[in-house]
Amino acid sequence: MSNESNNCHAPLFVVGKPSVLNRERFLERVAGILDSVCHTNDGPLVQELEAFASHKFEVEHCVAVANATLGLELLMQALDLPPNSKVIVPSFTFVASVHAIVRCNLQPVFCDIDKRGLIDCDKVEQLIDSNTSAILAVNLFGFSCDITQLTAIADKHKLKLMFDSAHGVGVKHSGSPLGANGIAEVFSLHATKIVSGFEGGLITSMSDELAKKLRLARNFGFAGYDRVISVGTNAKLSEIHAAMALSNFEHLDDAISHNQSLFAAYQNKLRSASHLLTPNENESSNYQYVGLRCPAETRDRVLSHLIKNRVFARRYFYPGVHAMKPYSNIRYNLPVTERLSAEILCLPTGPSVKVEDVEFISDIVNSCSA
Ligand code: T4K
Repeated sequence: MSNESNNCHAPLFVVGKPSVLNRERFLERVAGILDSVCHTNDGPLVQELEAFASHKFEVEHCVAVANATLGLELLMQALDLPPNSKVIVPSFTFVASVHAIVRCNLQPVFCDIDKRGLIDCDKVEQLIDSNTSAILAVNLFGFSCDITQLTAIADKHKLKLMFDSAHGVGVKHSGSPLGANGIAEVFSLHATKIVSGFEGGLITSMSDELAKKLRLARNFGFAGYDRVISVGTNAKLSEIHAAMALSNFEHLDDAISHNQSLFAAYQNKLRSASHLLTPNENESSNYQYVGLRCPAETRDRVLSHLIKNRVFARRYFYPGVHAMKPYSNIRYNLPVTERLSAEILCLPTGPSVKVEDVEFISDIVNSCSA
C-alpha cells in the first residue's frame, strides 16, 4: 500500500478504505488507555463497546472478540456440533465463513444463492440429511437473508441456525436490527467494515448459556485467577481496538446515510443502474457494499479500465469458495453462484468517496459499455 500511495498511480478510490469517523474522540480514548493500567483482558472500553452494541442491536448479549473469523470458530465450538457433521453455507461469501467451519472439524456443504447473493432457502432444505447439524447463513453486502424461512427450516429439522453478519452492522430486517436471529450472529469490525476497530468482531445472542461459554472460550477458559474450567483460546479484543470501534460506532448513522447518498448517486449515474444489487422493501441496508452485475464477458475489462483510472473496484466474491483450492476437489452444482461470481463488481463507497466522485467512477463504467 505505501509504495502505491507514494506514486502517481496511487489509487483515487478504493473498495474497503478504512474509515476514521471521529479521530479526536479516538485519540482521547487512546490517551486514556495509555494512562491506565488496563490495556486488554476485558477492559472498560471493551465492556462499553459490548454494552453499546447490545443496545444498538437490541440483543441480550454481545461478546467482543479479536475478529469475526475467530468469532465464528468460537461460536461453532461452543455449540458442540457433532465432529464431522455438515454445516450448510453459501459458497458466495468471504472464504473465512468456510475456513471457520473446517477449522472446527465440521464439513461445509455449499448451497446456491438468490440473485442478490443470499442463501437460497429452497435449496437449503434439499441439502439437509441425517448428518447435517447447522446452517451458517451469510447476511451479505448489507442485505439480510430470509430470516423467517431459515428459522422455520432450522426448527423443523432441529438444526442450529447461525448468521455470519460480518457485513451487517446497522442493517435492519423487518424493522429490527440484525443481532438477535438464530442462535447467534457474528459481526466484523475489520478495517474495511462500516464500523472499524482496525480488527475485531462481535458475537451477539439471546442465550445466556452461550454467552457465558463464549466469554470463557475467548479467554483461555479462565473462570477466575488460576481457575480454568473449559478449553479456550486467546480471542480477546484489546482496549485500543475497542476505542477505535466505539469512536466509529458512535457515528454509524452518519456513515449509513452517506453511503445511502452514494448509492442513490450510483443509481442516478450508472447506465446499468438496474443491475445494482438493491435492498428489498423489508430491509434497511447499511449500503456498505455497492455491488454491480456486469455481463460476465465484460466484467474484467470494466475492472481493468477502472484500475487504469485509479479506481480500485473489487470482484467480491470471485470465484466462489467452492472453486478455491482447498474446496475444489468436490464438484458442486451452483449455477447462480457461478453466474454472480462471474458478473459481480463492487464499486467504492464509504466516507472517502464524495457524492460528486460517483459521476467520475460511473463514467468509467459507462464508457466500457458504450
Ligand atoms: N465473513 C464475511 C462475509 C466477511 O466478508 C469477512 C471479512 C469475514 C467473515 C471475516 O471477518 P474478519 O475476520 O476479517 O473480521 C477484506 C477483509 O480483510 C475482510 O475482513 C473482509 N471480510 C473482506 C470482504 O475484505 P481482502 O482479502 O479483500 O482484503 P484487502 O487487504 O485486499 O483489503 C480490501 C481493500 O481495502 C484493499 O483494496 C485495500 C483496502 N485497505 C485495506 C486495509 C486492511 C486499505 O486501504 N487499508 C487497510 O488497512 O479481505
